[in-house]
Amino acid sequence: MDTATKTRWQDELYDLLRKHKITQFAYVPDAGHRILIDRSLADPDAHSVALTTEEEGVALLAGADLGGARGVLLMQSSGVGNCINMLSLVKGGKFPFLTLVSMRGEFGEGNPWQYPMGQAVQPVLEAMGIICLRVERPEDVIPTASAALTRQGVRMTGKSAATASAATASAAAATASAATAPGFVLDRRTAVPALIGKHEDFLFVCGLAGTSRDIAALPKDGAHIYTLAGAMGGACAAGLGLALARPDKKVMVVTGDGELLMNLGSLAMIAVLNPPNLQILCVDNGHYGETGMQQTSRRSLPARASS
Ligand SMILES: Cc1ncc(C[n+]2csc(CCOP(=O)(O)OP(=O)(O)O)c2C)c(N)n1
Repeated sequence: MDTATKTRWQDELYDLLRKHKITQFAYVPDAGHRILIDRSLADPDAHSVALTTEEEGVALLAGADLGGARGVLLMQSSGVGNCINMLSLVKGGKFPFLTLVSMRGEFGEGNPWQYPMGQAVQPVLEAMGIICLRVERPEDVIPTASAALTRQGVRMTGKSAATASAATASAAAATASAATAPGFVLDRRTAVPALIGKHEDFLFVCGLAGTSRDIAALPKDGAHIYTLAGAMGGACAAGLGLALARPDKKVMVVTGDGELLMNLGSLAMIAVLNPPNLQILCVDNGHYGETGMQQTSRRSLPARASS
């Protein structure tokens, strides 16, 4: 393919994505996406989000959807492997999910390390419930992307994701009690509401396990709360997507130290974009409370709750 043809279809693709109201462009760079990335960086009406790992993009787009915005994840085929568990968020929360995957590890590939994941992309995505549309020729890019964008616009459920999640959180609150570490003095059920103040002032994204119960204990009506019931490590990125989608609202991520440590790179990503309406509260008990109070990797520090 000559350079002019390559440039033309990528520019057309960017224009198509914007026409379909895509405003969040999340990526770990790949040469195949260079033009889309550059266009998003130059676009004052789009958010160009440099991820530290592709799975953050899955969570980011879920957060964007919670705020009524649309996004796309741009990644190389190897990045699909980094997303597998996070795709349970798409399935569990019935979120729309659009990704453009530039393929390596296929016919003519010169780097043997690209083959295992390149060959696994489609079966892995399909196993996680994602429909794959392949494009082999430049002239097929726009019709195929149009088909994917049409499908992305179809909601899988009439029930709002936030409502469904609040129900999950309440169920968790009913079935589990907080674990406590030996010598641990801070009562998180008292401390978390005190730190948050008026919870109605925020849109919440909270992680799985203890924090879902902390937050479920706050309100009678949880429509302003989204709780991850899995997808460990996704809360910060989902909060970022929501904060970018809703600059008119204060967004708070409530996460455990175990959950936060799983994707510590999210903090770097958030620091770069630094949205003024996003806060992160880490309920740092120094342990994986949910799974039997094993110590987390920050165990040499004194136990505390921090924000
Ligand atoms: C990818 C993944 N690995 C492991 C688990 C098992 N798991 C569930 S909750 C949890 C601990 C969460 O710890 P933290 O975020 O600190 O919350 P706490 O339970 O202490 O409130 C773990 C390891 C999981 N759900 N997902």
